Amino acid sequence: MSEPTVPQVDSLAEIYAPDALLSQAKRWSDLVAEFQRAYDCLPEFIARAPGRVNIIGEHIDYMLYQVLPMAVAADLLIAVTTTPTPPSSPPVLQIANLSSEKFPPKTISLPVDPASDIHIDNNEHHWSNYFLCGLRGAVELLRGTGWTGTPVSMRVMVHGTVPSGAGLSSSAAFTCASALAVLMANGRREVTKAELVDLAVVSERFVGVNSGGMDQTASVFGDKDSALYVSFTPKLQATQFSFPRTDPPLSFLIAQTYVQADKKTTAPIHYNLRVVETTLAAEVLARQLGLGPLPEDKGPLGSTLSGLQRLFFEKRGGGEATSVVEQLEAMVEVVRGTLDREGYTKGEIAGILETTEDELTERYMTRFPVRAERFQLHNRALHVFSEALRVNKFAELMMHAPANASLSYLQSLGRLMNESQDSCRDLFDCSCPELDRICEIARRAGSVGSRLTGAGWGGCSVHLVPEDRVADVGKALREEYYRERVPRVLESEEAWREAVVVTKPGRGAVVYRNE
Ligand code: NG1
Ligand code: MG
Repeated sequence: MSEPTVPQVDSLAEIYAPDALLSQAKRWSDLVAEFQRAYDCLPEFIARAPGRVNIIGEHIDYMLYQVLPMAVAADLLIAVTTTPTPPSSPPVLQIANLSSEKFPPKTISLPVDPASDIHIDNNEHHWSNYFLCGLRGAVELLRGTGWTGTPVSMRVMVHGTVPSGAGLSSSAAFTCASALAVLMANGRREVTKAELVDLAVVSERFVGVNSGGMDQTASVFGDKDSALYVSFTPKLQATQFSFPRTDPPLSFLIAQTYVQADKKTTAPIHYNLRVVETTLAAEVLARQLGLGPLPEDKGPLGSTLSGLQRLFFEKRGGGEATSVVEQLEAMVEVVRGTLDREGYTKGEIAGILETTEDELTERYMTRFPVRAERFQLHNRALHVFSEALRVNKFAELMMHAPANASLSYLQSLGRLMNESQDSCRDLFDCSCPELDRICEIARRAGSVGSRLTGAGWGGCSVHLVPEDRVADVGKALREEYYRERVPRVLESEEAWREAVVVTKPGRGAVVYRNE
C-alpha cells in the first residue's frame, strides 16, 4: 500500500463543512485580495493546516504512548507566490498577515543555505519565527533527498483562526502549513503525510519546545467526521475512526479559559521540564529495576517510559502473554513501589544513574534548559502510565460501542476524561485553577467528562456532553465562569461564539490550487 500524500484540492467544499462554506469563502477571498494589494499578483497556491483538540492522552505522546486527538475546523492559511532567486544572491522572504496590527509584516533576507545557516532568535520572538522554523525544516528535508538548488524567494500572506496560546495548537497548524508551503514552493509536489509530520515536529523544536508528535499528526492526518487513534511506534500510524451513534447523541464542547499559556516562555519550568522528568523517571526506574541503562537513542527502546515498559516485560518474560491493559496496570504498581514520592534532586538522580551532575545536565538539560529544585519522577511516571491506560480503555470503548449505546455508555467514556483531568491536576501539575473551575461547572451542568486539552497551564478545556445538555452547559459556563472572570466575552455574539464551541472533526492539511 502506498503512503498517503497531502491532498491537493481546488474547492473549499473539499475542506469545510457545508454550513461553514459561506464564511470561509469570504475569508479566503479577503486573503487573496490582501495578497494582491500587497504583492500586486495572485497567489500560486495556498497551504492550509488546522489546529487540533486532544480528546484524551495528555503529555504521553513524547513518551511514545497512543493518543486520541482530532483536527478542528479552525486553521492557518498561507498564500504563496514564488520567484527564482538570482544566482549567488540570498533568497528573500516577504511575510505578512491579514491581521497586520497583531502580526506586523517583515522582509527577511535568508542565508543562501537556510538548512544550516538560518538564524531563529527565540529571545526576540517575532511571529514569523514559526514560518522560519518550517522553512528550515523543509529545506533540510530537501537537502536530505539530494536537492542542491537555491531555495526560491517567497512572498506570503498568512491568516489564522486557531487562537494562540489556547491549547488548540496554533503552533502545529503554523509549522505544518509553513513546511508544506516551502516544499511546494520549491517544486516538491508529492509530500507524504508521514514525511510532513516528521518535518513539522523537527521544525517545532527549532522554536525551543521539545515537542511530541501528537499535534502535527492530528493537523496532517485529520479528516472530516473522524477522530484519530495515533500510535508512534513501531512507526507513526493514525487510525481514523468515527464517533459511535448513541442515544442521546454525543458532542464535544471546547471552552476557553482565556488564561494564556505561553509555552515558549515557561518551557523550562513547565513543558520541557515534564519531558525531562518523564525521561529521567524511565532512566531511574530502569536502574532500580535492574534493567541497566536504557539504550541511548530515543527509538522504541530509548529513554521513554514506553521503552522501559517493553524492556521490563521482555526481561521478565511472558510480555507477549500479558495484555496491554495488564502491562500498564503492572507499571502503575511498579512506580508506586519503586519511586520516591518526595521527588529527587539532580545530585540524587546523578547518583542513581552513576554519572555526574554535569553530565546529567549536558545530556538531558542543555538543548532544552529546565529549572527545578526537585524532579517529581514518581508523580509524572504515575500520570503517564495511568493516562496511557485510560487512552487504551477509551479507544476500546469508542471503537467497539454497543449497538444501542445510551447515557451510561457516555458516562463510562466521561469517567476516563474526568480521571485524566484529576491526574493532570494532581500528578502532572499541568492544570490551573481556571481549568479546574470550568471542569467543575461543566460537570455540574451536565457534562459527563471534562478535562484540559493540550499542554495545559491555561488554554482550553474539552467536554463530552450529551447533545440535550449542551445548552445547559453553555449557560452555566456563561453565568458562573465568564460573567465573573472574562466579562468581555459576553459583550458580543461573536466573542461568545469563540469562547464555547461545539466541535466536529475537521479536515487535515491540504494544498489549494486553482489551475
Ligand atoms: P500544545 O501546547 O497544546 O500545543 C503540547 C505538545 C503535544 C503534547 C501536548 C500535551 C507541542 C507542539 N505540542 O501541546 O505534543 O505533548 O502538549 O499532551 O509541543
Ligand atoms: Mg503548540
